[in-house]
Amino acid sequence: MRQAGRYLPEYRAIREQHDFMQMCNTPELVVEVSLQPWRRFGMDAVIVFADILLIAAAMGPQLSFAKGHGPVFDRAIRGEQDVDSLARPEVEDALAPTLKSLSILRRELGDEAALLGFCGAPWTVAAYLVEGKGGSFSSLLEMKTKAPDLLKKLLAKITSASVDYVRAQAQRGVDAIQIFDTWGGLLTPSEYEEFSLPGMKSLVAAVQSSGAKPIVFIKDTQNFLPQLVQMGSSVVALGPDLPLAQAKEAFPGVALQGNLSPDILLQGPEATAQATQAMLNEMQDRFGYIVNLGHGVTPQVEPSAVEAMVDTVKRFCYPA
Ligand code: 1CP
Repeated sequence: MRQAGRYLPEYRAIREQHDFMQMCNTPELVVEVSLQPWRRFGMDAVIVFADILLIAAAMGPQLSFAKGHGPVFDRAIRGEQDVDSLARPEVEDALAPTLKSLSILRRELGDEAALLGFCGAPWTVAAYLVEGKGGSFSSLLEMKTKAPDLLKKLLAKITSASVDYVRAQAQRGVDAIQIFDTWGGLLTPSEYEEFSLPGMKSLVAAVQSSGAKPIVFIKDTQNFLPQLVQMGSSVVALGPDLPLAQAKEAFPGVALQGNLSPDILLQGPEATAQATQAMLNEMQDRFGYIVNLGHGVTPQVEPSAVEAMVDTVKRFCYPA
């Protein structure tokens, strides 16, 4: 949940010197930035620094991140020719810097911390490719209505590339791979079953058969409880919208992750420690629980709030 990122001065110092894509393509920088939050706060897990859109760039369109803006592609993928123009990438080549970074991180961390890989849900990756950038995703919704079969062809292409990618990540010894369907909430539950669920199921199966644990995430969790169950994942990451009591009932026999609202961190260390403690109290009887945020840390958050969250968890789980 943006463990690394712009809320950290040591990240900003490196980011000022380098373009985002250049950072993602340089293993020494990836390893350094991935380890920064772990060194400072001592979480139990490290997530590799990368982006869900690297796989889309590996399929052809050029990706850039202007400072202070989100991702932008040099072209949008909207017509049949656009979809046909996308390559099936050789992930070992196209994503070599991320994969190499995972190998280095695994070696450096040993058994001291879990290592997480990740990828985007095909639906969420398609959202950016069709729009050509972030934003309202109106072109994606238009394609869903006017050219559903073409959209499914695009989703299938992203799915095959992503399956290769998660398998390659698993080979580097990651413990778990989080699959982010940030924009699943643009769909109704029945549309979700038509457009996003097939890709999610393929990715969960690919991760499981490669020996890592999948963690599935839809930011708007509340509307998709049956769909999340159908994915068959060992872990479900919860968005901040779902009350934990409801989550415990909705997902029997599955490990849960989440779901503190990142907005609470903006209220400072004391409010964050209190809210974290309340979450721990609520979940202490649950077998299989990973404390986390429900969505990404925003750049305005003070590092002291993240520290308060981690320290509250450590005091609870590892009393002196
Ligand atoms: O300028 C900067 O320094 C860029 C900020 C940034 C960072 C730190 C971006 C641009 N991506 C990342 C890294 C990142 N992205 C990670 C690394 C691991 C971590 O530290 O957590 C991860 C897991 C992601 C995943 C990601 N990227 C998602 C899914 C998760 C989520 O937050 O919902 C999405 C939707 C993206 C796209 C993206 N990349 C960057 C931005 C600002 C965005 C969002 C754009 C938008 O709001 O539409």
